[in-house]
Amino acid sequence: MSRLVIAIDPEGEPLEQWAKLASQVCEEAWGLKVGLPFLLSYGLRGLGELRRACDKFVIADLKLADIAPVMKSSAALLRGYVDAVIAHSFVGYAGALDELKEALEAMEMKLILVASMSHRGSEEVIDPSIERVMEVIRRADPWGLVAPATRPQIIRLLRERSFPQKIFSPGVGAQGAPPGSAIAAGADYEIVGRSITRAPDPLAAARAINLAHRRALESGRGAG
Ligand code: NUP
Repeated sequence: MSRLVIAIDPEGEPLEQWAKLASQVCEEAWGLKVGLPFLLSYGLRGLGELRRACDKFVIADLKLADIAPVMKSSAALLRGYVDAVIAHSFVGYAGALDELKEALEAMEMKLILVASMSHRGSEEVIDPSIERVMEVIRRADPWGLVAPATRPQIIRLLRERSFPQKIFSPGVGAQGAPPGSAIAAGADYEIVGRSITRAPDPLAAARAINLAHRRALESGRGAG
């Protein structure tokens, strides 16, 4: 089973180019992830085209951080187009993630919460609050978590604290973490964008990352 989620982040290319790339790398991907660049460029039509090109698990990386009604209506617009939605944890449970979780369940979409982020600024506010972030995650009980490949100690912390969620780790490749390093730390999936999508041969790049994942799993991993 692949543990690779490919991040599709356009920078002005035509949709057809991404549909072609998605179909090229599809066999190597467990899932695809789209965010605001994709959704604002191509809208729901784009999501339909992407699925036609590669019918895998699709994550909408909206990083929702709002009051419940607004998060719910944002997610509802993606119903039938995506399988999971990413939201921030720091907005808290009451009046936010409590209702979002319930609404997503009713729409048969999964909730993924950000535990920590891959860029350095995550150490300014989110990481110093990680204990409280983890309390929110416990209450909200999402299906998945985002934790950074760039700081594998956060992935290990989540596993040490017995969070049972699927852990998705961005930060591999373009942001500096070696392929397989998050899997070795206990993540279930690595989210990889540019080092595949901007590679001269995206399929070969995706294959190399999956090989690194298999090696990380074979050589055993700390927690998880
Ligand atoms: O903390 C995060 N860091 C991050 O890069 C949370 C994310 N969701 N991402 C996303 O992962 C980011 O939006 C992008 O789509 C992908 C990483 O892309 P790349 O650095 O591999 O190109």
